Amino acid sequence: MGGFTIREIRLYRVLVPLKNHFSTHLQTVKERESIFVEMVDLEGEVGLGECVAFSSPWYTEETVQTCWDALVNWLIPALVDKEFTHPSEVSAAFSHVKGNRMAKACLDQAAWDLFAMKKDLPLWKLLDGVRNEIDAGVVLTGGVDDRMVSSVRKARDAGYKRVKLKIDADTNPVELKKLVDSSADMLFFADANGIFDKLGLDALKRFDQAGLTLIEQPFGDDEWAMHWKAGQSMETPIALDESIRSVLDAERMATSGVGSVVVLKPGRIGGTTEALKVIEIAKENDLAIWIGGMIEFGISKAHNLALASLPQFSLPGDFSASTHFWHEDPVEPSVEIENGVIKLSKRPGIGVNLNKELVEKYLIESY
Ligand code: OSB
Ligand code: MG
Repeated sequence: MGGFTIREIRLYRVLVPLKNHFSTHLQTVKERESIFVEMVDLEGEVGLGECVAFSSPWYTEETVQTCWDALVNWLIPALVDKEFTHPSEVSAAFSHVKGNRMAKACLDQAAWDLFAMKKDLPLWKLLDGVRNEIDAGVVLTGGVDDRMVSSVRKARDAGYKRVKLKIDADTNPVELKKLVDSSADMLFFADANGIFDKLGLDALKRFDQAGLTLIEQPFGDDEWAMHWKAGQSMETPIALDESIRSVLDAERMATSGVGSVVVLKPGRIGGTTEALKVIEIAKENDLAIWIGGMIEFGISKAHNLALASLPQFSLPGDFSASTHFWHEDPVEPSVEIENGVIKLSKRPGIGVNLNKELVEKYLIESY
């Protein structure tokens, strides 16, 4: 009952300019390439997914092109004409394909949207979410200077309760502390994207007194030993982002005691089905957890927002308004912040659809 048979899966590869350049010590992103997925069942119901890999492998090994190849050659053929009773079965149909979790994620998510549409339920309700408003959080890039002070003030005026700043080699912990102290009503996260591989543990320790709620990914993806050392010698909670590429990495975090906060990126670890397993691991092992962003469009955001309705999330995620990154997001309706929160959709599924005119405008390839 309530199952679905996949008739067709369509892909739209788009390239959309960002409103402002997104600069970290790893990369400056000026335009965002992405793949939108439409999964159509025998009755013509459509589920949507979005691939969050980047154009080049600066953040994850997978890229838009490797995802495209995996989707077209192996993953889509494994699903078409197949019948499923539940979206959690979709990942099992990929068991013959190793890795490629970002490519798998967009199909898994499309299946969850499709299933919720067929049940005529908002996805967050299908997932047993307990809140229909999600706290907003924004990522600000650039040095800790007067411009940053005014950006933080603007973020507060827009209702954000949490800002995440990027740390690079020039970030001064004393200046950062001043900024944090002058904004007592805001939570501050700092994301290092592994810069302390270069700067070292002693440099990291200087951020321990900055009043941060957490420090995200001080060391590189595979630096479990350095993250352990940091956790032993610092008060500020260590959050792992790049290190959590799969459910097994989350399990490793729980059993090794490395880090105390999980940054969940459903689009990176294989989708909603895998995300639910990570949430369970966090719950059983008393790890804090929140949802991280990848400079996404509205489809991925809507999937992440639905997950954020679950009770396990205690910290605000990377949930900014559509207008933060985009002049035009080809997904509608847009994400809006009101009184510091984003209201979850009452519509079935993830509650968003493609604006076909805008998809056409930014389209570079379709399948
Ligand atoms: O490390 O969290 C990260 C964006 C792209 C790639 C990696 C990261 C980010 C962000 C979040 O910091 C940006 C967002 O709000 O989408
Ligand atoms: Mg991060």
